Amino acid sequence: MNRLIIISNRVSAPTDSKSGAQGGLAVALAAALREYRGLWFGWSGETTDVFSGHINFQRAHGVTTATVDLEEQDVDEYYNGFANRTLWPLFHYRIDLAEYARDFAGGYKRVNERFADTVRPLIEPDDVIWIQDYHMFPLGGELRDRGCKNRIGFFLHIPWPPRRLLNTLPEAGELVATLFAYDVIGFHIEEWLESFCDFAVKDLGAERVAPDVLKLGARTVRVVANPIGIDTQEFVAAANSPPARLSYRRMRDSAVGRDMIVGVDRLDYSKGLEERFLGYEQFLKDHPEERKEVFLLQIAPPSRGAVESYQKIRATLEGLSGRINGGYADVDWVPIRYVNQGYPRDVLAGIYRAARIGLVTPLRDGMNLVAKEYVAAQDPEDPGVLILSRFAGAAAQLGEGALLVNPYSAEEMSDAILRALRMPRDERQARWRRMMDNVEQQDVIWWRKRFTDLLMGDVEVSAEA
Ligand code: ADQ
Repeated sequence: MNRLIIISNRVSAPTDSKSGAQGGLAVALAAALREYRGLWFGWSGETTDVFSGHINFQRAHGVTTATVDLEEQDVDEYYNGFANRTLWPLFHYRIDLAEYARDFAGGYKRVNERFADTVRPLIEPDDVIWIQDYHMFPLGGELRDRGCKNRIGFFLHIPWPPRRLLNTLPEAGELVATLFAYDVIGFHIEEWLESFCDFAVKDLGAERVAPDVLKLGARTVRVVANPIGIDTQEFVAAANSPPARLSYRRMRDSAVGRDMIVGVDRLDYSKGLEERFLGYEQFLKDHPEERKEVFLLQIAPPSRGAVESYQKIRATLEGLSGRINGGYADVDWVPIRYVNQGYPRDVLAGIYRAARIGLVTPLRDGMNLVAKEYVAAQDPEDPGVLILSRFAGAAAQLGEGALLVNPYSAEEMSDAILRALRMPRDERQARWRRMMDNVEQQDVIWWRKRFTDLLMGDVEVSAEA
């Protein structure tokens, strides 16, 4: 069997996934690495005075990790800069927040070269390499420049923006051209894949030789829509575990008969938290009779605190939740419980299960695993209702069971909340079953196997330049 080398910006040494607080991506990749020998390479999250390329190897829970420290300037320009102040907002359609600076682009290129120099000696001829996400678009090309002939795949965890938006990035053409170094490029859904092809064909002059094959010069790349899932079996088990039952009871007790609406998101402007609070406020305004019957629990651990737009969203949400609570609260009821901390997955599973409504309303999201976790955690006999943004990748899979909303419309959100609260049990069950079938069938094991099968497959899709 070929060894698998996974490369991503951050490497989180696996923990016991049942109780750990790891994000969906970390859990998915650790699961992939347990199946194959190989290693997971990336940034340690630490800084050093002078970049040395020293690799720190560790082994935990069946996974070998190899990490390097970066210089402060690297972190500023590559991670906080190009990745999170340029690409993240741009790829989430927020060109109003995207910052275009040559320092950022230069730092991004430098760090990708550093990663390539460091990881290249670890790569053996039969290894298959799988690079993750927008921090590392050019890494495949850098490895090719260093003589790497291995099969290399790339998976994008965030949306791909329409070409007219992407063209606002000065380096767009160069960046997309480097992607032709890969053999396979994966996106969550067809919409992101089609936007990529549109740019490649119209702006770079690539040829679409088959629906899933693009050719640019001598390079041919295969594209695939491969929606990521969750570790469904483990999550269902976690939802039935003693800590989950305890957190379920704790939530039900503290709800004192009221219906709970839950939101769980990293504190990020793409998640539409501000719009969600406004939609909920609209509901309180539209339906005075429902006011004390519900409350919204929003869990939002801070992320990327070094980036100004993240500090701003935090301040905005604190102001907004304060204003809504100030306007509507009574001595025995607070409309929004807003908490900024992370919880272990089993505790989270119990919270999801206790919630009558899962409110998942990103303005734009590559997939959104919280939506799937909410579904997986429900009691099949008495499931809650998922209200889902039509702009989340997950809507392509869960759209038949969820109540889809436009997250920019407070009125639509208000209507959906009322409909969910009044939905009879048989309709809730039927909708939940449709979603759960998808969450069970297209889980994270299905996702990783489908991608690695394609990447390791015998079909030759790449011609060397
Ligand atoms: P994220 O933007 O981080 O991921 P998401 O897919 O929702 O978004 O995953 C978040 C994960 O973090 C979930 O597993 C969730 O349980 C966990 N989490 C969030 N808040 C938490 C809390 N308070 N305590 C504990 N855990 C918490 C990116 C893309 C997504 C894509 C994933 C995977 O932005 O669109 O779905 O990668 O590809």
